[in-house]
Amino acid sequence: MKYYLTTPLYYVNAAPHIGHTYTTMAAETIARYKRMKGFDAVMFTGTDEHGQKVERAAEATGKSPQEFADTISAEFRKQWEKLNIRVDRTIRTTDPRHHKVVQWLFQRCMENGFIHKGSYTGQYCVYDELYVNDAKAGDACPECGRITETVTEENYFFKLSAFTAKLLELYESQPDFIQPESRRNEVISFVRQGLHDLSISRTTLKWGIPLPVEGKHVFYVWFDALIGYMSAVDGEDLWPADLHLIGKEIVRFHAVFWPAFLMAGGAPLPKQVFAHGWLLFENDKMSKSRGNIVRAEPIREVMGADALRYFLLREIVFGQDGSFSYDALVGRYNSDLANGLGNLASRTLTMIHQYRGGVVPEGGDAEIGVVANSTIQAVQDAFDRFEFSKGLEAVWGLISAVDKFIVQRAPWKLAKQPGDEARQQLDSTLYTAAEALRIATALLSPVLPQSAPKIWAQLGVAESIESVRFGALEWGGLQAGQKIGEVVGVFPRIELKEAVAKMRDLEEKISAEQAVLVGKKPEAAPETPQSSKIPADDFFKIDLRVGLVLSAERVKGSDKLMHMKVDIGEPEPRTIVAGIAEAYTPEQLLNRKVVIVANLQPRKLRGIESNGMIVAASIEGGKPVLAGFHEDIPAGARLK
Ligand code: ME8
Repeated sequence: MKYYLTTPLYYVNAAPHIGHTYTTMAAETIARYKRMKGFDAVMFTGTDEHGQKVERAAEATGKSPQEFADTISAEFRKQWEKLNIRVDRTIRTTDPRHHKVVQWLFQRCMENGFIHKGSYTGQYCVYDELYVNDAKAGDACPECGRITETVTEENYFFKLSAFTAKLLELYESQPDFIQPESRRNEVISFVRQGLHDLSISRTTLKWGIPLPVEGKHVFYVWFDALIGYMSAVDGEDLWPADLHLIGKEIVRFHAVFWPAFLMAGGAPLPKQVFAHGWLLFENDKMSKSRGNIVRAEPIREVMGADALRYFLLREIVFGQDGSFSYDALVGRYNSDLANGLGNLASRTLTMIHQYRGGVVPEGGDAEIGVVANSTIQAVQDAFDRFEFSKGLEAVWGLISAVDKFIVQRAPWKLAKQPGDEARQQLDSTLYTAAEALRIATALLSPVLPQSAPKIWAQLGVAESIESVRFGALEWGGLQAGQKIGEVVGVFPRIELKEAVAKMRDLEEKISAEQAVLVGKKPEAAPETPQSSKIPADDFFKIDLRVGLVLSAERVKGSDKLMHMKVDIGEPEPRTIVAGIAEAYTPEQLLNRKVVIVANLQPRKLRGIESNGMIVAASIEGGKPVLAGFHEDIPAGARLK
């Protein structure tokens, strides 16, 4: 039976970090677990490459959106490979085979009467050419702090309002559709308030899939991206998905919009949406804009990918928020992997070499057998509900029971005692330890895909670890007489301070490299202008100058941007790009005296580096009006 599961399609506006790794590792662990349960599990991850976020990130690097998306999506693919994450299906939303499916679903929705034309009103920053979702009239642009404008444009709308009752019925009849329960309740109360129709096209955006009906409209990113789950398996017998695994901030898109789009198009619905919590770093949500990001790469280099996967799934209750810290990571590694599993493996295998010439003896302790069998059940009960932490705790319950058992039996003493009874007791002790190790290793293989096969090989089991199925996993399966392999430590102890310092150093290095890749350094979020007073010194830091416009031309492909050369009393004129092209013609600007902010960091707009800002007044709904002078004043004079 198939089991098709997905991660979100990640935005390519920045390189991957451990937030993305968290979801992707969890999903791939589920795929491995489901295979052990006998399913043909197919794991999907992909990239969301359209929209203004990506367009703007590309602009900052001077690359075309396509080139930029190529670079970053390759980073994601490389990352999964390095972390032993096997991806079975993928899609990039820029792939033509995806476009076809998006247009197909749109057509179906249209034929079924769920698409209409209407006017969309939202907040827009003219200077940054940015839609500010969720902003109200009068709110500032998060990028530049200028007041956004209310814009109205003709859009295609999806008739989401027609699905309120149908969605509530879905949540009612399939209580598992949204998990965990807290997220389900949240979605239900949101939908109960009634749904509004949703604008699914934009005319101001260029970087997107064109609507099949009208070329100048492109699809709004969510209508585009969600369909990636289907287009990745187009023509196969895998849809509907059995599970969409996502972070909690995008639950509404997956549990409300997505099933409505599919119902409207007459396509089957996914079986389940599971939203996990946020991974916090230094008590804050990791995010590109806050700049408090941790990447998987330094952790992989210093501790190995399995250590990260184990930590994330053991430390955090899946579904709830949880904190990442380097110290906790190394701490867990040393206590659970080095001292727990690693130690059980090396002492057991070493003793079999030492006392029994590397051959598994006969025997087995019935009590430990009961613990092992109930652990096999407990892991399934937990993993079936994605309670990874609970399942892993159960495995460590078995490991510590065996540790205790070994200490009680003291095989090192038995080995020195003469007689049959001592010999049999030693045989049985060694078999018990090795069989418990075999079972623990098999149970852990979805979480330790790199290390579990190594322990397995040292145990000398003939069957490959990938072919282990829960139906056949039970106490007593280890063959007496089996020859074990050479003992090699799998989880060497790690020195905390040294490892943390190494990971922090690498993080800094990689973060600098990636800043180059995405064309910027992490910046603090700009402060929104408020009425709070500032010291005069702060004002004097701003270098305001009189500028004379020497040339002006519209920026190709943009309605809003004007490209100017402005004399501000320096040997070379400044290049300035400003969002004033709808308010002024190039002729009106030529030879005009304006006010320029001269000491701003340069920024790229449409590939042109702007070295200053032109001062203009604007009111809600109006066009910008340039500041100027009534009396004559030379270019370069300072305003104070
Ligand atoms: O939202 N903690 O893409 P995205 C936990 N393109 N998970 C995190 C995380 C964190 N701090 N940061 C990121 C998008 N994630 C859309 C999705 S799907 C049709 C379109 C994970 O690149 C988590 O899975 O912003 C979250 O939902 C996802 O990355 C957001 O990725």
